Amino acid sequence: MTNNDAYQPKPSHKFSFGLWTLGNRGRDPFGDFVRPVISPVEIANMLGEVGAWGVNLHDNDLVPIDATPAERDAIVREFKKACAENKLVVPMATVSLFFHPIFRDGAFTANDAEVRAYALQKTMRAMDLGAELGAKIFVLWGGREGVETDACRRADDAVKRLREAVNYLCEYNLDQKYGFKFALEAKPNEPRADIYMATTGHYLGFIPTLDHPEMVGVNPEVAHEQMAGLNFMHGVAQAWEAGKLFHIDLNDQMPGRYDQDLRFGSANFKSAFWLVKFLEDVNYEGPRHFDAHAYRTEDFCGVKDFARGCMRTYLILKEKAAGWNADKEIRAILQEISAGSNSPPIGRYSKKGAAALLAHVFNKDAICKKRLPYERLDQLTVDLLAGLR
Ligand code: GLT
Ligand code: MN
Ligand code: MN
Repeated sequence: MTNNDAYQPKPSHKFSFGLWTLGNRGRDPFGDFVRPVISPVEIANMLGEVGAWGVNLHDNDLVPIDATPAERDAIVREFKKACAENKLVVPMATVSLFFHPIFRDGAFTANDAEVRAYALQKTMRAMDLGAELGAKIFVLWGGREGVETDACRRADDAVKRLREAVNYLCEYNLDQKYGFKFALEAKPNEPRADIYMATTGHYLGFIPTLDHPEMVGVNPEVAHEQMAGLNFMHGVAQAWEAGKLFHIDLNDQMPGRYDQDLRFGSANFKSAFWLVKFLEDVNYEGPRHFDAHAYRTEDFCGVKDFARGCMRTYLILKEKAAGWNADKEIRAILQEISAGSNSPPIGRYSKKGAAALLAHVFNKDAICKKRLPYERLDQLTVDLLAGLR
């Protein structure tokens, strides 16, 4: 790949990776690490080399959980320098409320009030760290906010506890004048048997019940919605339409499996296409964050191949989306399927309009005869993705 490559990432593409993604060492429930530790500074250098724009982090991806304030400050200083040298921004920060055993029963929803208080304290400190690094988006992924048995608490109590915690954090955000937007990330299961906020849709229902709904949106992840058997792009579209698409986690996933976090576009190429087309069509201006990791078979070089691959696939699909929008035959079909309607005007409800609608006689036979050539339209899409158009 050369610098003139049409698929070379640029800062304007807003591609970002989490420290935990390139830093993933390939451990799984059945096998140990296969890759050595890559330090945050080395990851920043790697991201600079592959042409990413941003780097995201959990508090403990950068600062060990028991670091002293002096150690923390030294680590942060060194990392900031590495980011500056590699022209990387930190658009998003988050907090690990899942790794330490203290969160085995959840964090904000845990039955032990002391655990809930610790979770808040840890999150406020992670917000301090994120603000210091310049982040404006704060992701909350409640990986441990769930159950193996519903005997342990009432599920509506969990919702109430979660609401209290997010309300508290919004006030802290205001108090500190951090200007964060919170992006809530759903997942149906894993690591818990069932996680409370199972899908992006669940969160879209929860957000309007908060004290500061305008401060809170969602961070949908491809793999998480696909684990639930859902059409990811539909959830993203609903979040977008509600003004709540604050961040996005791009990766891939085979249906019905454990959380795979595969390279973007590597498993469901066509779904990835509809997603990129949607984001580009609506001019989504947020980060394109890849929350994925390299195959366990890869070494250090393979991690770079993985990172480059995520961005390259996005840019290929972006180009395909532009091609789809410009394709004459596709455009003609799109026109055909929405044209020629004899519908009475609807608009907003009025007594007069409703009376006219009630009096209207519909020619159902004529309506049913109208062609809907979606077979052809879909095949044109396949041809285009296969490089035949
Ligand atoms: C973890 C999880 C991701 C979340 C990250 C943010 S951490 O890797 O699998 O989906 O986005 O907490
Ligand atoms: Mn994620
Ligand atoms: Mn995931």
